[in-house]
Amino acid sequence: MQKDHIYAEPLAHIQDFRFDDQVADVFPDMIQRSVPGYQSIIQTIGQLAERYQQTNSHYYDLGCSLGAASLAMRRHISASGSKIIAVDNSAAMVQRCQRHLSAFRSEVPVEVLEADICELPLENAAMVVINFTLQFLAKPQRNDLIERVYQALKPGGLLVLSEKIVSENVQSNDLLIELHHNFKRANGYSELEISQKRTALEKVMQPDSIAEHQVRLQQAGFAESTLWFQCFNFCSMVAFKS
Ligand code: GEK
Repeated sequence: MQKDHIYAEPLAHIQDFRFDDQVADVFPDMIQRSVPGYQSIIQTIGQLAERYQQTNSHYYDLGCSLGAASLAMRRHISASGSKIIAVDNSAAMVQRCQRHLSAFRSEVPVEVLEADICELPLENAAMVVINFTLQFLAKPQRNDLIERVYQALKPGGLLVLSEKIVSENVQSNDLLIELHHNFKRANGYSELEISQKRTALEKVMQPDSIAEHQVRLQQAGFAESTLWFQCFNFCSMVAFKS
């Protein structure tokens, strides 16, 4: 695994964060050292796929990066007529994702698409995973995507939505950010790396609060949803289509 040193040296100009070749090359290291609970969330996505699989259905991984969630689902799906559709709009990610998935044999087909998830038609889904990707969409596009996910899910289907979150209370928000920065320090990131990455993400990633997610899910039609994981300012929710 290549180590992430992207923000280790002082940069004269910090560009907005992009999922380019440089990021894709170090992505497994970057996400594990930056997102608390990432590995547990991926493993749980596998378990959820096993529990919520249905015959002749699609399993979407929206904003798949290198396909970690697709791999986890693929390991646990046995229903006939299953197909995983992994989508990302970064060419660098899609190329590596395709290679990653082909390195393991499986009966379950996976289609890897380079596409914008805001424009991709969705249908016939037993499960949709949006693992730390909604936060990168413009706010109006978030509502539209969640509505289309609800429409695409079959009865009994499941949405898994993982996100970085903001807390509406200033004191709590500051504390969760500080704890997250401590997590990054403990994983070897320097003050400079933490602060330059924060600047790079400022405009491109604008997290919602848990309450905002809950309202959006409800408005889209999800009568029931629950938070199943939270560590500092990172969480994962599931929403059910009855
Ligand atoms: C994982 N889910 O390892 N359309 C398609 N892809 C997009 C779009 C869009 N409009 N916007 C952003 N992306 C993965 C981790 S990373 C999260 C997801 C992170 C893609 C983007 O190219 C990137 O690969 C991914 O969403 C977000 O479980 O890096 O914090």
